[in-house]
Amino acid sequence: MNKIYLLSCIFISLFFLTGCTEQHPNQTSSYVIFKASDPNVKIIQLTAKNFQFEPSIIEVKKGDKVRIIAKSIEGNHGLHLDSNDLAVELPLNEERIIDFVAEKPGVYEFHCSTPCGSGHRGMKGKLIVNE
Ligand SMILES: [Cu+2]
Repeated sequence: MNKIYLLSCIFISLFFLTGCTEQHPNQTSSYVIFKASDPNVKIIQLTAKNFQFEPSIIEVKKGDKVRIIAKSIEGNHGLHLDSNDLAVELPLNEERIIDFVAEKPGVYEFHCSTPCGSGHRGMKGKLIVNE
């Protein structure tokens, strides 16, 4: 009886330990806050590859509800939006969604958040939020 108890304790701890180390804390799979049917959401398809984003410049208006649907078509990457400090992993061929409201006008960077090789540090783009 005691042995079973001890074993389940070990399994439960292992479960939580791996759960914690699997992902970077602010890098989750998707941030979905808008309804798919919301006609006011501005949808942007973003493609990642070695070592660039397409498009590399995204322009929106202040107050816009923005949904970035991102996908890597070459290599494993990530996407970090400086404007809202949001990040998602972009494993090859998997779609990820980042919803956010463009609250403040300005020019912000977005960049790859997963070390992906020689061009990683230059893998970035601009998010322009117009007044
Ligand atoms: Cu990278």
